[in-house]
Order: sequence, then structure tokens, then C-alpha cells
Amino acid sequence: MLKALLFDVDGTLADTEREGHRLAYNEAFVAHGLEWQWSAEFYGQLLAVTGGKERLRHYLEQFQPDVAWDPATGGLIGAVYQTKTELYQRRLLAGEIPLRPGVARLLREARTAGLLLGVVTTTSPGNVTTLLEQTLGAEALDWFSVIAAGDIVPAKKPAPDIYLWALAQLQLPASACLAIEDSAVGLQAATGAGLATLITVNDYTRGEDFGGALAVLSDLGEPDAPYRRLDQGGSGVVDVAQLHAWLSQ
Ligand code: XBP
Ligand code: MG
Repeated sequence: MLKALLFDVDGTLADTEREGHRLAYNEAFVAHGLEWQWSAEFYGQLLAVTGGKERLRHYLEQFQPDVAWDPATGGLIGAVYQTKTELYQRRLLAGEIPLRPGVARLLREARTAGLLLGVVTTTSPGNVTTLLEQTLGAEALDWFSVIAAGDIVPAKKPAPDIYLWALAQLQLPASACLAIEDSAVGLQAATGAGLATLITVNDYTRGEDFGGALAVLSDLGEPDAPYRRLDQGGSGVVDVAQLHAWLSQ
């Protein structure tokens, strides 16, 4: 019996990466006097490491080994990450990053159908609330029974920990919930916690291995712009009845 939908954020609720986080990183590098700039293609490689601070650390270790930073405090990483987050949220508040097709519609339909809603993400809580408020209105924060975000658990996706934490908050078993993700890393985290997982791909994740997903779609679809199903043929609009149908197959 389906009781809750758990939404990933980056790449799922909105295409936040290429023209959001990436551009904010590049602006933050300039602000800190660093000559680094991440191309759209290079950023795609860095996305294999989840979490902004973790991604920066990986970049420094692999690509800037001569730059000093204090592993104990994070030093440069923390400073750049904080600037990046401020610049990213400025982009959100400017309305530059809309929700993906079908997201607002499915959130509203799920609420009407009595399903609980949750957010399960690697990004920071402030980034989540700013995105939701900007795109859906301030009242939308009350729609979510749980917002599992950022450093609440130390092990980020693909570890299942953040999903397990969200399930514990909801006091629901995995069998009563469905996750919506955009990446293989997210799929691994959600299925690792025992959740049936629907995938909506984006340009960065389209070619990834989504074995074990409930279905792999271009997006959630709108009545005038249906999704394309990518793991097999078909098209349509994801609504609560469709989710029930997939779960009972
Ligand atoms: C994907 C991520 C995040 C974002 C940015 O998150 O890996 O790191 O790129 O978030 P999601 P921060 O689980 O929502 O797909 O820079 O704030 O960490
Ligand atoms: Mg994601």
C-alpha cells in the first residue's frame, strides 16, 4: 500500500546542476581568486562524487594536488562551498531554475490523494527550502512530512543512509514508499534502503545503468507533453494511478 513519495532534488525536482550549481562554483572560484573553471562536460564527471564539499575535496585531491587546504577544518573547501551556496541560492531566488515537467502537478495530485511527501537529497537544507519556496510558494514547505538533506547522515548517496533516516522519520516501511530519482547513484541509495524507485533522467544521467528501477522515463510528463519511457516503449503522464499500477506489476 503506497503511503508516501520521496523526491530527490538535484536533477529530479529541477535541473539544478549544469546551469545552477556549476555556474555558482565557477563564480565562487573567481570570488576566491582561484583560476579554476568547470566546463559542463567536466562537471558531469565530477557528479560521480555526491555532495558539494565532497566534490570539491575530490577535485582538489585529483586535479589541484599543489593547492594547500587543511584536512582537519576543510579550510578552503568550506569557504568556497559557502560562497557557492550563496551564489546558487541567488540564482534560485532570481527564478532561473524551474521545476521539471510534471513535478508540481504530481506533488499536488499526491497531496490530494492523501499521500505523504518527502525530500531525500544530498544538497543542503537551505537549498531545498529556497527551491521549494521559490517555485511552489512559501506554503509548500508544509506539504513535506520530512526533508532529509545534507549532512544529517555522514554517508551520502549512494549509501542508503539518508533514505533510511527519512523512513525512520516517517515511521513507514520501505514497502509503503516510492522514491523518484534521476541518477544511478540515487537509484543505488534508494533501492539500498529497499524502496521501489522511479527514474526521470536528465542530460547528465541519461546513459547510466538503471537496472532495478521501477521505470525509466524522460520526465514525469504533462498532459500536453507526455513522458517517453526509455527502458521500454511507451509514453504517458505519471499520476498516482500510474504509480499504483507500476507498483502492483
Ligand atoms: C546531488 C548532489 C549535490 C548537488 C549540490 O544531490 O550531489 O551535491 O550537486 O549540492 P541530490 P551541495 O541527492 O539532490 O541528487 O553542493 O549543496 O552539496
Ligand atoms: Mg539527483
